[in-house]
Amino acid sequence: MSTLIHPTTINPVEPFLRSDRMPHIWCPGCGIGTTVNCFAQALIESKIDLKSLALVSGIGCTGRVAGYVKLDSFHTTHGRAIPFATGMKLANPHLNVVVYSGDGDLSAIGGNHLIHAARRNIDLKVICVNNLIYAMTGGQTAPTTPGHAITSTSPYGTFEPAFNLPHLVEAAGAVYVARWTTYHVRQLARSIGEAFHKKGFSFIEVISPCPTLYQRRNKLGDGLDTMKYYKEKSKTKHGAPTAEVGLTMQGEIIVGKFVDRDRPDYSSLLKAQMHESLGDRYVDYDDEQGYACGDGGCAEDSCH
Ligand SMILES: Cc1ncc(C[n+]2csc(CCOP(=O)(O)OP(=O)(O)O)c2C)c(N)n1
Ligand code: SF4
Ligand SMILES: [Mg+2]
Repeated sequence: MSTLIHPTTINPVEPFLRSDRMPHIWCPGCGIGTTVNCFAQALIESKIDLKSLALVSGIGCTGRVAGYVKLDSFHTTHGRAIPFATGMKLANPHLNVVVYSGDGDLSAIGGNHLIHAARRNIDLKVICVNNLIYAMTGGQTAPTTPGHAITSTSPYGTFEPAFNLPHLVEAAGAVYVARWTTYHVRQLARSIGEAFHKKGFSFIEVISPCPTLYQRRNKLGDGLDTMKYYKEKSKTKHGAPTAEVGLTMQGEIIVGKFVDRDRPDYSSLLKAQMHESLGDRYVDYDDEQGYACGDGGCAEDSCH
């Protein structure tokens, strides 16, 4: 006797996805879809107002996330997700702005934007899917590629020192820094939920497999083999000094919440400076615009 799935049963994350865009482009065993599932879980659990949420991606396999989520989402140019998101946040401070992009997009071509957004403490939630290469363009060496890894541009092994992203963004000023792998689905969803409620520059790195280009070229097996590696070699160390969480090829992966601290964000500093300099002559931009409806702070009556 066959078991029938009740026709009204829907996947709980389906309301957050543009089903008409399926099937997606991601390869079997790719970790990016897993991160999207965690993101959707975080949306459900944190009960965040979706009308005040915007998601911005750059270009890359990870950048495609912007096209699949049923949110106000923006697929911008390569390396420019953070400046685009910064503009949105400054134009409408009531928005919860998420940047969702790849390690290459955020730390190579977009690396300068990353460190300056952290320094300024712009109130953005950055989810960086780190598959250790530029996947979309054929698996070239990225600033995150660990030593000795074979890539399309390092056929004899990578020798450049790699960025330790949690250390980089902590040093630049991020107030929330965490790292998980795609094996740590509950922890990742919880971290994303925490970042939604954190004021300031939050950065979550997700170590994720690219079986098609990174794992295959390095003879590391498929997506499932990578899950086993993440399970066996990950060690949770909340509060670990970020200088000590650098990655090596197939070595230990330190995961956890490394940084959770408070300092004034960019908009608060801007307002304080303007009040100090201009006194009563300064009118807050959002007061002036009459943001009041609560649905994303929109000034237009016709928005709902
Ligand atoms: C200005 C510009 N330079 C280069 C590219 C080519 N390009 C597209 S995606 C990409 C790298 C993507 O790597 P990553 O951000 O790590 O994303 P992944 O595909 O690994 O998820 C590059 C170099 C581009 N689209 N635009
Ligand atoms: S090329 Fe790699 S990162 Fe891109 S979809 Fe395929 S497995 Fe994922
Ligand atoms: Mg990448």
